[in-house]
Amino acid sequence: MQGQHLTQFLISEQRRVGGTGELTLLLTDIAGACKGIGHEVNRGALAGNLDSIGSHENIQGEVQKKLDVLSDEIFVNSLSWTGHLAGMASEEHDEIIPIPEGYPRGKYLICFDPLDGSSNIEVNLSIGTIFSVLLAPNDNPTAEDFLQPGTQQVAAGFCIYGPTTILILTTGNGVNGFTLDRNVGEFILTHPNITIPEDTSEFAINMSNHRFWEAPMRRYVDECVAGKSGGREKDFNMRWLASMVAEVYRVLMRGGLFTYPMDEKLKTKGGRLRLLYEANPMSFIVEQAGGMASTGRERILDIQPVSVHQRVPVILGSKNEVARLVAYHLEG
Ligand code: AFP
Repeated sequence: MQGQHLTQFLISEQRRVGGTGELTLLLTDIAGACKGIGHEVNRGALAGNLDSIGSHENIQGEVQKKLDVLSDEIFVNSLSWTGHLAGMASEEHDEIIPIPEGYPRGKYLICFDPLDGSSNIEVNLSIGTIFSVLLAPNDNPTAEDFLQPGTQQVAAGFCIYGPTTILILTTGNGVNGFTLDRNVGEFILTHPNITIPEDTSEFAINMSNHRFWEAPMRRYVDECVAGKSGGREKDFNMRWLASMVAEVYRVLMRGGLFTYPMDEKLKTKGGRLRLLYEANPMSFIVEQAGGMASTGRERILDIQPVSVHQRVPVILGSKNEVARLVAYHLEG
């Protein structure tokens, strides 16, 4: 019911499925961590949060921003002691993060990107936190225990730090959005039962990579650019925000197709976006909202991961446009 606090919503969901309350408490703690990250994002230059950290690169080969590290610390410190997790995997850590000795361990694993879109920090554009919750097979997990297909996710979500801070969440029963009311420090249900329109005339891709794309992707994008003059039934609009959370949020709000496809430069890496803490959670959310998510050749949620920081090509959004692009890939 619109206007509910996040905790009320989670408890009613827990009662609906007869849950123990552990997932409710974990998601409440995740929301608390996102509030903390959002606070540091909003403080920006006032807290010296816009700086890069020298030339230090993370496992992704990207120069870390101070906010990347701070967001990661907030997430890890907010969740380590709660007793709901057996382990964590973060974009910012080469290895999985064990729960410190002395803290109780729980039945879940979490994979997260503490601050996605960080190339936008210094230009004040929307960025966000992405998370994926899995069941832990034991309470002393190894990296292999995180390598579960996206269909195994128990919950997934993201928090977008934009003009408003909004938490998007699915536990497998649809997608709901909660806006942070800063006056009371609560996430309030403002976007119940989000559904993605099946059709769209808006696509999002980094066009500067055009010459590196595979033929099916060039064919699709060239047709969108040509619009009605090129055989499509309508003209198209383009967006590119360099922030996956912002792109996916727009797709959830009004439809669209977002893609970071395979290209010649990325062949050896497998793609740009990371499977466990970007593609899988976003694909779970998009499918739960009635959309589609594919690499172009297979459903993202069906992929059997082979490494924690594995990358994949991503095409997601309005299902009729994604289906067309997938068909082009299958035609070759
Ligand atoms: P950063 O977190 O390094 O900014 O990467 C963001 C991202 O993973 C995803 O959120 C964007 O869609 C994509 O990369 C942007 O990539 P380009 O910078 O190549 O456009």
